[in-house]
Amino acid sequence: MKHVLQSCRLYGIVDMGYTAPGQVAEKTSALLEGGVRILQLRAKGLPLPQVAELARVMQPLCRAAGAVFVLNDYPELAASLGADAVHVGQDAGPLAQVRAVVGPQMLVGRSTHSPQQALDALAEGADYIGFGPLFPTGTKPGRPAIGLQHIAQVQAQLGELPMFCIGGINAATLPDVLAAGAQRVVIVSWLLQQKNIAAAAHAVNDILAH
Ligand code: TZP
Repeated sequence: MKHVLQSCRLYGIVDMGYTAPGQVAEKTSALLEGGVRILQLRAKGLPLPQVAELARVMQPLCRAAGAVFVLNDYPELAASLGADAVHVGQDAGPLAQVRAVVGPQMLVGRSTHSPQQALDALAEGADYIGFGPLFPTGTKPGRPAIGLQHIAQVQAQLGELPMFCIGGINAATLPDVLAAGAQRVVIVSWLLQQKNIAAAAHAVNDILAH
């Protein structure tokens, strides 16, 4: 799935803060229809059996679309599901520990909140990073925004490593994010709250492609 990851510009997240359990299939399908080819299940605070159940809804839909299915947190569960990727935060410890659980094939992504953390993730062998939050966001309340000023420099230092900018990105902020040098973005709440998720994702993908 590394080649799919490399080609992705828009990363979607089915975040259970914005999605009822019964809507997971519908939101997943809409994002996939909109051209999202890397899609994460983020289910903070849900009991592990329920996370597994939701993953089993999303994973086959992603597979059928040729999209990368990412599980947020829970490397053991990601390994047992055979997820394409696991995404971990700064609190997950060294990436070598995560790799030891998920094996050499699974893609591993890391959240980073500063240029130094981004470089550390590269050195530790992450397959991609999230970089943000760029703006304050209700999806991660209380987390300070890091702004746009480091994007171009970090992107240059990372070379080919995919860097997905995240946090408060929507149709209004996207132009500034791109002007600051971003090539790839994660959009969570804005996409999930659209009436026509597929059309909105399509429109963002078009902007990112040009
Ligand atoms: N990590 C940094 S910001 C963020 C995460 C998971 C949430 C981004 O969500 P939104 O709704 O697109 O601002």
